[in-house]
Amino acid sequence: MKRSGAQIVLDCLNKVGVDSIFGFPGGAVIPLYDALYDTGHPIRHYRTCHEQGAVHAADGYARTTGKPGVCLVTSGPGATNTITGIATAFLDSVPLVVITGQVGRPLIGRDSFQEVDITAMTLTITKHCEMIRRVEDIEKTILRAFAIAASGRPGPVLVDLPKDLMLQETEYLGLDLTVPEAPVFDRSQLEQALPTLREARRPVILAGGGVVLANASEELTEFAMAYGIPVANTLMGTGTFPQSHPLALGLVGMHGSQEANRALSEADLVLALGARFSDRVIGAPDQFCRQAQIIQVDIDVNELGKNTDTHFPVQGDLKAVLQVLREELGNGRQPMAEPAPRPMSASGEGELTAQPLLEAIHRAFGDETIVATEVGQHQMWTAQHFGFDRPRRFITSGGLGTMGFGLGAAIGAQIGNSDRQVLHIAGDGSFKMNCNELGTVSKYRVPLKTFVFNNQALGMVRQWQRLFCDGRFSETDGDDSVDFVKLAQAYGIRGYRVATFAELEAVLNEIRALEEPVVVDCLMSRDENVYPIVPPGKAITDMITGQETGKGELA
Ligand SMILES: Cc1ncc(C[n+]2csc(CCOP(=O)(O)OP(=O)(O)O)c2C)c(N)n1
Ligand SMILES: [Mg+2]
Repeated sequence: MKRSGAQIVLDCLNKVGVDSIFGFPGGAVIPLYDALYDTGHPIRHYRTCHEQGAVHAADGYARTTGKPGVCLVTSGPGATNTITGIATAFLDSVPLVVITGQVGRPLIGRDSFQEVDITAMTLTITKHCEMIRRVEDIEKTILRAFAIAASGRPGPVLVDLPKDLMLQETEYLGLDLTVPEAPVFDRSQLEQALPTLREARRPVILAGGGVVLANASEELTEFAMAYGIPVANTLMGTGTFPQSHPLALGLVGMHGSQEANRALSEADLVLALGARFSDRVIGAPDQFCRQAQIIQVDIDVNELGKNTDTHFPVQGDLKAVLQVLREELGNGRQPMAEPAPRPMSASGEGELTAQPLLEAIHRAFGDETIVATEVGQHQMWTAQHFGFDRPRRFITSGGLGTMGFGLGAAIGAQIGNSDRQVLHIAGDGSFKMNCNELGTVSKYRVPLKTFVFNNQALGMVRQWQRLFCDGRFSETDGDDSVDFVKLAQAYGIRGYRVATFAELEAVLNEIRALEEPVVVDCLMSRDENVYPIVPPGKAITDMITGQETGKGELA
């Protein structure tokens, strides 16, 4: 059957089961949007307000559903606007397929209107990128993009499609998508590590984002519980092991819990699962885990030993590796002293503070809630205190730390999970970066709930200035120039403002069951700090806990 290039792109998306795409039209993709208009494909296109929002939405969709997110944009500025979103997905290993329109082939290389070399620009932030050069190649290239994005260690793939190819016709073959299976892992690598694991007296599991990507959270939980090993998690590993379980040590690294950082430092064995030992996790590299033998398991061989010396590198799919560990080690360990569960804060009174605020939000919306954050103090507080017991519930930009990520991500997450409530927990500074996407929320009546943790500051940077620059608050202080309630209302969205826990409870009661979007502006002190914090360059046991002055604050 002869089809236009544009129709073939949509045929392929349909074939691989895409139900939602996020994008923004323009000259170079008019044929694609034209095909979208009348194909009768069940694919739903969501038009965001900015291409960055579209990529973040595709990303939030992918992180929460496990399926590749799809993004469609025009050439030139449309393409360059995707770059931050692509880099965000790349550093967190999120499967995306980004289709960019390109100027027609005769115009390429002439500084034509809206021409940029987007494959060159994204070469280092994609798992794969290519420009299609013949109409006959469209079908296999689009299918291959999905295979590459989703297989092995996932990541974003960019396909650049010149406009003239969208208009040409060729035979649509109806090829099938074949996603390569995870490579069978070499059991002998793991077997070498088993005696050390069996003999370890103070073993700790370090669970990273790879556990989420491998859908291996259940296997991890079963193994850790049966064998009695405590589990620390990286930011990206949040929720892979239930945070409420007594064996959960919590977050590790710069804002890690005292329990997690101490346990790792004192461990004689660390079993690292899908974790890349980023600088935010290890602190001073020469002081990290000095007593421990390290077993590192990752599907990506390039991660093994990259950032820290690994005694036992194991390349493999975590699900399969954990199954073998469970078989080999069974319930073999003597039960170890269980770490005490971390105390919940007393329910809050008076002015809003982070931990009780997060606990109140959790109580109101329940365990099934998905939370997307921005970047800053509110992000770390959410990781520490929301209490995630499942994977794919905490959606955050870990690797790139992209302020402006959260709202788009929340939109994509809510569209991909209509049966769940999605919350967007934002800092005031981050929210202002991409709050234009309230237009998307409003247009599609996406029923997500935004809570702005409004400390009227670029709080995280301000905290560093307070602790490490003698309180010289350069360009981070007080900014109440935007009224977020009115901003919401301008977009046709209900807005609330709360300053106390009593006001918060009343608003939570009102909005809990609302099937529509809401923005809640939560006024907070700009002086609350995230604790613990490990000063840059220090060992992860050199934590400032906030207890130093007895008031949870440093003077
Ligand atoms: C795009 C981008 N620019 C700058 C930064 C540096 N940065 C990290 S956290 C932060 C402050 C964020 O402020 P806000 O969103 O209000 O969150 P808070 O820390 O106050 O909770 C900044 C500026 C960043 N992470 N991303
Ligand atoms: Mg702030």
